[in-house]
Amino acid sequence: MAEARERAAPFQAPGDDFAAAVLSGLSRPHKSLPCRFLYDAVGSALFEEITGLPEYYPTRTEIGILEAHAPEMLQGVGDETVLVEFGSGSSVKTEILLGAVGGLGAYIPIDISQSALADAQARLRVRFPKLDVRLIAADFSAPIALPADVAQRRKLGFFPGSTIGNFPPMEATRLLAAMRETLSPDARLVIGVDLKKDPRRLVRAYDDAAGVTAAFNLNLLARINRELAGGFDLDAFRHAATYNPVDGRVEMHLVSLKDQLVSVGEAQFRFRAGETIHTENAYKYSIPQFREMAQSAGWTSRRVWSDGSGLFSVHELVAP
Ligand code: AVJ
Repeated sequence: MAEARERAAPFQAPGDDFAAAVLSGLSRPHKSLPCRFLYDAVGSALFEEITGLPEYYPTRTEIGILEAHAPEMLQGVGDETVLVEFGSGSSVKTEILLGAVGGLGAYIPIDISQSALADAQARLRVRFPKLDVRLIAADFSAPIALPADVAQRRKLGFFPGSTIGNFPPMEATRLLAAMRETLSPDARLVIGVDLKKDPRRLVRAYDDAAGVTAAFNLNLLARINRELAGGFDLDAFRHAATYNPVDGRVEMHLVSLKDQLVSVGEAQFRFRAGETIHTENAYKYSIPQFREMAQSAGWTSRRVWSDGSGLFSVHELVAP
């Protein structure tokens, strides 16, 4: 199954200010940049490549779980039900659900990228010509008002890819609560969550032998050079992925290989040898941990599916 054209950071507000974020992120005592800026056109293409790497198990494992259990996940879904996807991107994983469903009232993909939505709609029209597709170009991190004619219908939410893991637990909880509101009344959400496991396995998934994830991370510096007249020497930084067991997250960093001064437009930033820019977090949850977080956002995890090796989980959350 093609894993192409998956999108990872749909929570970028339109007009999001890259320049301001870079200047403030590099001025901190612990330098950091928001991970959403990793996904420009080059970064999105590299992320697509990551999803097919041997070390990067999440995408193919989640697809396997969806293919094995779609009929159970879709129990109770019928002509009246509306499928709402958060950060739908190309809707590749959605096709697995759509292929297994008998009837569906409408499919509502929500994504910040108008072009990703248009592409998905064009592709879905070929395979599912009778499906009512309603595009919503929006940031899904706040509750979204659905079209009036579907607002009172039964809804099934879909949030795959463990994108929830990009958010620190407090923000993730707020996001889950916002989704519950968007899907109310009688909300239900099928959500993909990457599982805690051997840290070596986790780190390998974010530091592959072919160096694709390194290129993905370093592209952030190239993007600063391209868009903000930056002077980063890409050979003077290296990619690093580590597992932080206290916070239960994989961290990606860019490590300065020497003492150096780097200009970004008019500004200058000093790096000491070994100093890092923190670029992404990917939080990992055990099944009970995620259950608890969902609970504090007003959800109940009713069922959970996993693969035979316990790498990845898909929860069904319900709210009365
Ligand atoms: C798309 C955020 C789920 O955290 O696994 C993959 C992003 N970064 N390799 C992840 C990512 C580096 C991915 N998410």
